[in-house]
Amino acid sequence: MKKIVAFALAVILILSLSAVSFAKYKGDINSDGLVNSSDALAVLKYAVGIDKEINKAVADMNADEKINSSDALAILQVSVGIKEKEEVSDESMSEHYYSKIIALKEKYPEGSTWKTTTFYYWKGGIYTGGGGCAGFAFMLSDAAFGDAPATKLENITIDDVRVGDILRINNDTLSVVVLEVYDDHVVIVGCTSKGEVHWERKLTADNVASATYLLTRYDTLPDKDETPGGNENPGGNENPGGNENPGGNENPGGNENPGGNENPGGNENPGENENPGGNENPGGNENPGENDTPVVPTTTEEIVALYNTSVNKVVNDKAGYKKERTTTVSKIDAGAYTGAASDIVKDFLGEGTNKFNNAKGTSNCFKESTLASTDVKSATCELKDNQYIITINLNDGSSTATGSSKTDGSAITRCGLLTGKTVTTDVDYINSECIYGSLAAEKIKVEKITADNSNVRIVVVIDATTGNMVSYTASFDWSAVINNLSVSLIKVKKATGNAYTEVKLSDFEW
Ligand SMILES: [Ca+2]
Ligand SMILES: [Ca+2]
Repeated sequence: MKKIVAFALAVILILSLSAVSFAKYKGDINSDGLVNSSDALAVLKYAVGIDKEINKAVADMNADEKINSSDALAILQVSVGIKEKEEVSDESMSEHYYSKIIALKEKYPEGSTWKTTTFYYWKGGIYTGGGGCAGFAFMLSDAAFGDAPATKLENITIDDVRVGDILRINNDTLSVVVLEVYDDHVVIVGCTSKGEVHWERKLTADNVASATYLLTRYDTLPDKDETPGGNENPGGNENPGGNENPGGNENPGGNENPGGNENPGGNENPGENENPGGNENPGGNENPGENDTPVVPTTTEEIVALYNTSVNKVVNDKAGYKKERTTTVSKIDAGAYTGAASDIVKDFLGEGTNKFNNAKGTSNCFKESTLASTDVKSATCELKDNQYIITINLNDGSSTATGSSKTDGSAITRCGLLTGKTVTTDVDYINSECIYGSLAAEKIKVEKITADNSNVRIVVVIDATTGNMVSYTASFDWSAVINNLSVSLIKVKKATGNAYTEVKLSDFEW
């Protein structure tokens, strides 16, 4: 036995178990669709404590609730054809999905905060992803189901709900994930619109029935009891509450007249209920099953979340790109010194076009965005040729700098554009502190600098499938007022400058 285990470990160390999708057959530990010696070795690895995690529903071949060499042997027997391959039921997978989700309680404990400004890209299809509570639910769902495709069901009852499903509740405003299912209630996890995480809250059967929709990633659609509670539709009426063909129009779930009633009166409910009533896809969800149509964010919060996520992807993935910044100085007024100072000031404010090349694998020309919806005057997002085009107008902002204090509460400081303590070539947004620092470095004394920015407009194009940024343009007007500037014998009571800056990122490499 020892030899077998050693051999198993040697082989396993070479193998990388990369498959994410879930198994369909008992014994298929690595979810590659085959039941063979690799799976037997994976069981042994778990049995001797090298692997800490295994899908017990798949691994426990003899259903004795232990995972050991007997299971490994049973897998080998299937592998050589002595035993039949056996499918794993979705229901028996529940425990596995539960363990995957509950494992995240350590990372996101009760009362902790999920960053609602992050747009989470979901692997289930139907929806590209979401910000806020939807993003949190999508993240949990992926943790359990990997990249399994989702199906959307409407008009659901508690009987349709399984562990790991996403429920959209509270009048289509809140997404939660199901942890446990009982006859009269379910236990859920989710976060509030402010991102506060709550585990193990209850939802009654009525709450579930009023859900806008359910997103499930099980292989099969929910089983319907044929006549739950024995109701036989005595009144002979039309299949109340029942067949609206939830989930699209192919009669998912096998046409058992969902709702369970048998309609002995012989009326309505034609034998094969393909979408009775002819209602096309009531929820408007396009074609669940082949569902890759990106959903366009509509609320400011969602659009800002998508913006932040795309900027942060550029920074964190260290994408390559070209940056071009053009600044036009429109007005300089330094009293009697205007003429003499003009060229120096223009140079100092970075007039002209500066080109940069941020090589792939580096991150020099952009920083993470922490924009909030309160930073935004208006935000729109449209989908064109599978690209999101986001246009955001930021609130005007102002910054001040004196010898003892430097403040800048401008929205533009949070959008990803670079600023700094001195004016350097890569700085895109020059604020008071920046100017102050640069003047100080030149031994020029000033009492106070005030700088304002306005008409801040950002247009970002994002690949809707990958989330990769395609192009980025930011433009803004800015002005600076310098009070009581002095250098050697020259004293200027007030100097002002106005400028317009445009920053463009293009030619992304991922
Ligand atoms: Ca396998
Ligand atoms: Ca066993």
